[in-house]
Amino acid sequence: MSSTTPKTFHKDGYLIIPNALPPTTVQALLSEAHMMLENFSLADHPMTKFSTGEKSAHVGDDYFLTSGDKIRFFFEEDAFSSTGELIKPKSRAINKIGHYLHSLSPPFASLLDPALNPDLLGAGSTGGSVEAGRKESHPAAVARALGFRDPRVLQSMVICKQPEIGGAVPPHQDSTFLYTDPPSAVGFWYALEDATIENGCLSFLAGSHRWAPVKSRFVRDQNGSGTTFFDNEGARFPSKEGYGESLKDGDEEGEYKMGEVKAGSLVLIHGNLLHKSEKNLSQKGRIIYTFHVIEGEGKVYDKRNWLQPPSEGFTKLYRG
Ligand SMILES: O=C(O)CCC(=O)C(=O)O
Repeated sequence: MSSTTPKTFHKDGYLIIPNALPPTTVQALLSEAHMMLENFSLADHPMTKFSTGEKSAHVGDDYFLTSGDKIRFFFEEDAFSSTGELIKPKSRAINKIGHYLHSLSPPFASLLDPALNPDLLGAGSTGGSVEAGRKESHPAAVARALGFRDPRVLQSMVICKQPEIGGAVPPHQDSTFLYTDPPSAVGFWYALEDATIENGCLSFLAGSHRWAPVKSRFVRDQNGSGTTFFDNEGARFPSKEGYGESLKDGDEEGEYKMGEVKAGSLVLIHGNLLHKSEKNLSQKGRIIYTFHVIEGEGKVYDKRNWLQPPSEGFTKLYRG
């Protein structure tokens, strides 16, 4: 991450960093994802599907709600026939794996810990520009460049976007789901395979993070089990200069910029930025790894959020 890139992130609300992961790390993470997809058990699985429709049904069963400190498997909606039979092999039927990979899976955990992933730091390299760039792309270095004081990692996921049935993700802002007052979430999204228009790459409403308020919150339902959306009564923008509805220079139906990226790229996504991805109808899957970071200092993580901290607290990104 060069000294100019935080500026681009603050202007557009997202930033693509090519070659953030060396091919060896991409391969290690991809192998771990495939191993998990092949080996999870269907026998005791509640067959929970994953849907992200903002106003429509959303996952809310116990399997989902207690997944913050576990590794769990959520199906593509279209992996089932009209009579509820699985119509794909299980490894081709999962939409996402979540939400504590960054702690429980050694390859994914090593991404956060420089000591465990010398490759990521370009150790042993001759200091070429790609390696030097990678060092700057380490999650902790990126968080520092973005101004985080005590970044905490939460909600890590492998998202598969399976061939033929990979579900669309409608326009949303990540701070709807991981709300702090004021908002502070940033998504770290790593392509483990090439993401293209055909297989459902991300797209972004550039600049919308500066004028699009976090209007809605995704929370645990206080009147029973499950989850619900409700109107945000707290701060709707980060408490920095340069944010607010008065800056509106676009609309929510505006033109989204496609984010086609190669495997190994890191995409940073501001928590207020409207972004989405389309359905994957192609024959090629699109496996990615993402986790989110919130500011642990001076921001209140809301107790009603769907995801609550594990007993040890959210994972610190700055170590030692
Ligand atoms: O990977 C995708 O298709 C969507 C991911 C996303 O929007 C997110 O993690 O906020």
